[in-house]
Amino acid sequence: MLRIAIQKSGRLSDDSLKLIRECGISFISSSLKLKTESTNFPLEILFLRDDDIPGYVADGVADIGIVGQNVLVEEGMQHLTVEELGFSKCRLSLAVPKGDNYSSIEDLNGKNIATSYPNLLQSYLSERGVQANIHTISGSVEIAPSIGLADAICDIVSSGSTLISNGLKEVERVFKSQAVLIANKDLNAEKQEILEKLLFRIQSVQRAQR
Ligand code: PRT
Ligand code: ZN
Repeated sequence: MLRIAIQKSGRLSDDSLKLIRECGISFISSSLKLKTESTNFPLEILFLRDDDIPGYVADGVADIGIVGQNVLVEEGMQHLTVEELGFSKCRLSLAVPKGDNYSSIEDLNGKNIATSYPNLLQSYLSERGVQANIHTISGSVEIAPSIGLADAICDIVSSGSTLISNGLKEVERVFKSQAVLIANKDLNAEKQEILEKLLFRIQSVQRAQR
């Protein structure tokens, strides 16, 4: 039996469950249960917070998982990636108040930047020789400039409408993300074989959608 960790409820959940079902894997899910087993494939599904998925897979609590590259790379776990899944596409971007005169990344030298992705942001700034003060906050990042907490923010953007409604403009794209399948590095032969069967089905689903 292979154990997969997927997000319990959020932007990855529906497409993760849809992908498993499109692979012909049946299961009964209820919003109250944190664990379910497939009725026709040796797969057990765990429902977790997305932030916890890379750690659980690295530790072997789950064998495989589905998570956004933004979370995976922020946690330094990109080596676990086995397949890009093509959904939950988004980007991590820097944004400043729309009235600011922003001309280049150097304008951020010495500025306060609020983000939930300090590692991704730090490496982007360091590669460009920019020194800023990074303030790590766990949510509602977009309101930081308007309440005087920061000069700029670095957050996930997809349509861009959240930035606009908070009076911000996107000025730099820091990281491009999509959902990926990750796997523990030390799966036994039996689990490896189930993973290969699953990967084969995922790739067939993806080919059919192209
Ligand atoms: O509860 P849990 O910790 O599991 O979930 P979460 O709240 O941390 O994550 P969730 O469900 O919001 O997002 C899960 C993953 O979906 C992220 O890690 C990204 O990989 C991906 N994703 C795709 C997004 C978005 N699109 C997205 N738009 N994650 C967040 N957003 C947010 C963003 O933070 C911002 O507040 O949506 C807002 C911007 O959206 P637009 O369309 O207005 O630009
Ligand atoms: Zn999360």
